[in-house]
Amino acid sequence: MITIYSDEHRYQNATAELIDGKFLPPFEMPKRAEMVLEQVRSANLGEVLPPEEFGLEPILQVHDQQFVSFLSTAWGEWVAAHGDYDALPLNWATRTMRQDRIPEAIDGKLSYYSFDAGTPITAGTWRAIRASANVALTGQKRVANGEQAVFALCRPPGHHAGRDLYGGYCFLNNAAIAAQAFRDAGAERVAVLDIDYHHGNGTQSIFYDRADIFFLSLHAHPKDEYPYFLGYEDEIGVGQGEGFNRNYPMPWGTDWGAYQKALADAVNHIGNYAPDVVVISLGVDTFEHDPISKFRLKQDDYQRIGEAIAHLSKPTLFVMEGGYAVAEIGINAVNVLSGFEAA
Ligand code: OKP
Ligand code: ZN
Repeated sequence: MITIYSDEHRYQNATAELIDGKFLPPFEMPKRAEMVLEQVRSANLGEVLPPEEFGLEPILQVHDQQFVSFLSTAWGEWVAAHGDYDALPLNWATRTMRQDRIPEAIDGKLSYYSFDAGTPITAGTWRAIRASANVALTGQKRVANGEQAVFALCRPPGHHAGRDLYGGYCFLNNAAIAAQAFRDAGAERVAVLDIDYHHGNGTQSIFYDRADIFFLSLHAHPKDEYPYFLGYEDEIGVGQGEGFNRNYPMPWGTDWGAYQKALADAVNHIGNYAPDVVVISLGVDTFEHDPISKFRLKQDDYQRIGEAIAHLSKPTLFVMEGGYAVAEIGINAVNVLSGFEAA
């Protein structure tokens, strides 16, 4: 299997991350992607190729123009206002406040366009997120041109990012951008299966009213876990999209026994949908030793996940999302891919 990778992810390298009331060294760090690349190489998964440049057009098929423009200028505006340190929002327009005015001050814009305070914008964020989207789009193009499966080694991740919303370490929704690009290249139906530990609220929200892109997500129950405000089972889509959104929220402590049942059900629904192509939001933060998550999947379980996905026999684009057990992130991610190839 070909892997698409760019070094430019390294430009997203925050000083600290606000998590659980503390400023800690970021869990979402450059080493993550480097460890995955190292395992791709040592497992001889296949060629590693750099991304092509696709410009903003495919990004703007999914994201709001003003939001993208905000991402491109936020760092400069922040430095002018505050100086050279990472940009974070401090408050949000929740119940009783107005959401129909976009502030002019950079602090207000960070608040308007974000949903958490754990996603720093840094000097290199814009460069890193464009590279990450190009990695996904290059993988998409390869699959559209006949490759059976490609691994887009994206970093930063994307599945929490909405049309005009960033958070959860995500700015541009790489999987959504790729899924839309498949549609624009002529695919009639695309299935996006999100196996990251956290609900893919961004991807769900982008495609919620559409039947042409079926979103399914296996994740920790939002009553217990981040992002808390989306990912329940009764979110089934709206309008034309009704029936084309499926959530599998699961309790903390979920192990392979329960996980495999949810996965089998999701795969079965994808099979019935008969998509032209499948996009996998590949998070491996379901791992038993993940430092910020509470599922209990083991290294070998990731091979079984890959096999289950392979049984669909569809052209498949794997898009890297989360996974914070840095020592094992490469093994777990590549196990999914080698399981897929062995099936
Ligand atoms: C991004 B992805 C835990 C707080 C979590 C953000 C997590 C973002 C995960 N107490 N903070 O889905 O892997
Ligand atoms: Zn996650």
